[in-house]
Amino acid sequence: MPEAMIEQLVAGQPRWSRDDVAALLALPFPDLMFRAMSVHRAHFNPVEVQISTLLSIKTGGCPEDCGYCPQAASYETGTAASKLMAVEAVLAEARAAKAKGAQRFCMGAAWRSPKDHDLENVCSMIEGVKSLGLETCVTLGMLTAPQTARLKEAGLDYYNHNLDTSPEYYGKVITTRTYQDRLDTLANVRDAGIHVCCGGIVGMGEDESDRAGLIATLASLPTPPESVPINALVAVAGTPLANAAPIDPIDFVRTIAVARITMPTSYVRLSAGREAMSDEAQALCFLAGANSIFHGDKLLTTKNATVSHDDALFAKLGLRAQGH
Ligand code: SAM
Ligand code: DTB
Ligand code: SF4
Repeated sequence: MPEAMIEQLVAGQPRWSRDDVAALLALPFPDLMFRAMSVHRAHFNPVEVQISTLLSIKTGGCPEDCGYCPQAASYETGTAASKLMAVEAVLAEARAAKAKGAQRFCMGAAWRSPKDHDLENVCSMIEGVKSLGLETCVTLGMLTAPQTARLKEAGLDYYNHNLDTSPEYYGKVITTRTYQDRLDTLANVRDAGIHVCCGGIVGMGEDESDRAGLIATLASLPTPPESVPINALVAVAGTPLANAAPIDPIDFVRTIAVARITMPTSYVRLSAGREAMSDEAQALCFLAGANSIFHGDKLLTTKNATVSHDDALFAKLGLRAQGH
């Protein structure tokens, strides 16, 4: 390894600069795809896709102002606020997800951060879901170090907390918590020994340099996330981003390819936005190195591609669910 690179690593400097990532995003499409496919095949079986199912365990009424989110209390989106679900009801959903082929069960709550008594209920859900033989993931907002330790003790496998966009564009989308707050939560999760699920959203009016900034930040975390959800904005009426122009599908595929190249051993999840995506665009995403999806007719509050559509798409492409 060249001396300069060793020095950079010791100094904790980014392994992927924004310029490096921007250069990848701008490659001719055939060159980009060839690189992404080569990296993918070096680390994964390209016909296997990891399957996660989402459940909103506490919906709406959130005090944060994330400009994309139908669950923020301050936007009129028609999303009814609910209390935290009962443990038994969550376990019934987890059993159904397992029967439809899910490997991991992800539970999301519309909180800024969990209160300690709510966290205890979530820990019971984690223990119950694990005992069904599913991997567990939760996304509950910001966490302190004692809270991450409690989740680890309950057996949590993954924590999802997204950086959403570049450090520069972030303030245009969210004002009620900072980028640094998010990095602090991610550090607490990592320090507790929980796997990190962290990605972002594209199609929020950001430019290519912001997409490069997001991916460079993710790939340069002290340890890159094990799971990287790349969401295409689901534009919901009533949110500030309701009228954002959808991302060009080829630009979306490029984002997936660059995530694959810069985070070679991570699962890259083709996440929200699949319902509006053509089979051809999804096929290109799988070629570009996406190897995980959310499976189930609903995401948290919005529609997902249907289970029957996904089953037909997997059959057409010769893909199979991991572990099946
Ligand atoms: N409230 C917690 C938090 O934000 O940390 C957890 C749940 S929150 C809904 C989880 C993630 O969903 C967000 O960070 C965002 O990346 C994604 N998300 C929310 N609304 C979305 C939308 N309309 N389109 C795409 N992704 C969205
Ligand atoms: C992630 O990156 N995407 C998921 C999950 N993590 C929690 C959420 C997508 C939400 C889409 C909008 C909704 O259904 O409310
Ligand atoms: Fe609340 Fe999470 Fe939605 Fe932001 S993304 S408004 S924190 S539920």
